[in-house]
Amino acid sequence: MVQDFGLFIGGKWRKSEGKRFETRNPATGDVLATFPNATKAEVNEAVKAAKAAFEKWKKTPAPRRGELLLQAARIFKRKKEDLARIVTMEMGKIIAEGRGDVQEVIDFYEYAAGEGRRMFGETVPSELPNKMCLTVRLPVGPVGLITPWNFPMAIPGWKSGAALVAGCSFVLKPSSLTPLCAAKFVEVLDEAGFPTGVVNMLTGSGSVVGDGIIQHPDIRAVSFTGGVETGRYVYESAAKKMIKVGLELGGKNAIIAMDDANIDLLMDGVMFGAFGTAGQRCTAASRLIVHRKIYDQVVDELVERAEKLKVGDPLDEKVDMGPVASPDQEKKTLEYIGVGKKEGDKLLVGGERLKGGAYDNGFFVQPTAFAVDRKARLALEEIFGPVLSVLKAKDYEDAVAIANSVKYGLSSSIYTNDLRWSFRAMHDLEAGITYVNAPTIGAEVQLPFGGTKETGPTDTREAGTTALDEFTYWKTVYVDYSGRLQKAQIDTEKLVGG
Ligand code: TXE
Repeated sequence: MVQDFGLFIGGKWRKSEGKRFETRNPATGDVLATFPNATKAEVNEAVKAAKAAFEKWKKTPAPRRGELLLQAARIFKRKKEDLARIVTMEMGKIIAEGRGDVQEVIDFYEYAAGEGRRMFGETVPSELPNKMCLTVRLPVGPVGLITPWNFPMAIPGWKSGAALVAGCSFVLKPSSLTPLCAAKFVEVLDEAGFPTGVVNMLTGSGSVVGDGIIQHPDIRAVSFTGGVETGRYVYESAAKKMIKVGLELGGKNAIIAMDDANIDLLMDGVMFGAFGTAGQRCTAASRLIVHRKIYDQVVDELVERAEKLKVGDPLDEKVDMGPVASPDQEKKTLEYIGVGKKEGDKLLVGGERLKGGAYDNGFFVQPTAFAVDRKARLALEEIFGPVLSVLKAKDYEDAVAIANSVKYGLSSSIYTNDLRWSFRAMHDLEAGITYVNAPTIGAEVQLPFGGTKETGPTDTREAGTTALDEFTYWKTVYVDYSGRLQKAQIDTEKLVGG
């Protein structure tokens, strides 16, 4: 039965005045649920609820906040299989990856829960006697979390886990392609027992709901993952309000294959990196830069392996790649395939929409690879679909120059058994993440995640010890227990030498 959801505001599911929209399974076309397009007034109500809750939540001791995160992690664990199936049905990634999406939430909530007992500040010596100086982290206030469809549980998990343990309440606005995942996510937080109004979720358009959250005067930080152009707008809006903003805006990530690479290992990584989640990961390997000495061998292997990939129902455990997530994603992917064909790139494998039988109900595109020139559009632009661009490099320097020639800088990888290349690549590749002998995907929650260049500003990082920076500010505290007025920089001269 198709369930009609409302908005989650102030601890309750509520009806909305807004027009409803459907969320569909991209493999079958089936309607899964309906959701409202929240109105401006409802945005205001959600922020009001978040603001009222913030006043209490920020005073809840951080270890207690952490306990609630741990409780939520336990519930996510219990419901993992059901939630994974919803991820797969709504977004289209294969079921093993659906499970991975939910596992990432569990991992991050457990990690963030521990942060509730750390959240270290510093004690710093004073230049005056009987005076102590320290720093403490304080939550910025109610925050907005705006999320895409490609990791419909994991990304809300990363953002909310950090916000919650930091002491922020939030309003989540998920992509309109995956509201059901967000609703199921919020149901878990509700069951875990977060106080009323700490967790709020609004569905609807980016222009009314997303923008409405960012522009609201009581929203004190925004964490956004999505496309570059939307991200640029979010950045400008946040700058005008002088609020914190975390942005993660995609990539054109490269795997470099040096001539001494273990080819089997490389090809395993290339297939996972390029075609996992049908290429719709911000960290997807969308370029393969191959040393000229092994180029022909790698291309032959790539074609052979790509032809063997089984594309189909993502709930089927034997399927390697599901559909792309939406008609727009299919259109964009096929358009890029058209660009490759028109601009004279050499089609190596794939290149068509899959047709006939069950394929006609969904958005299935063949795993595709082109041999491209370094100036080709397919070598430079983010496609966000199962399309790999293969480039030939003369040597290490040339490979790095190609890798760095794009406007993005999220993830990167090098396959080599030579320590010199791997350590040089660590420094030379312009990217927030470098993998050695592993594909460009596979981030772990206990490490910082983010990029450079147009992937987003380098001052914030999700996950890892840096996750709290998005949602907290530093307060510096001076405690003078001398019982008299002491003047920094003025009285200090007298103190030199005792
Ligand atoms: O992204 P959008 P879309 C890239 C990828 C993809 C393209 C478009 O190339 O093909 O972006 O995807 C909300 N103010 N990535 O259309 O529009 C929107 O409702 C505030 C890479 O899904 O950027 C959604 O919740 N919010 C990426 C979120 O922003 C606004 C993952 C992302 O939507 C808004 C996804 C506005 N004016 C797409 N307009 C990655 N980094 O992994 C929209 N939104």
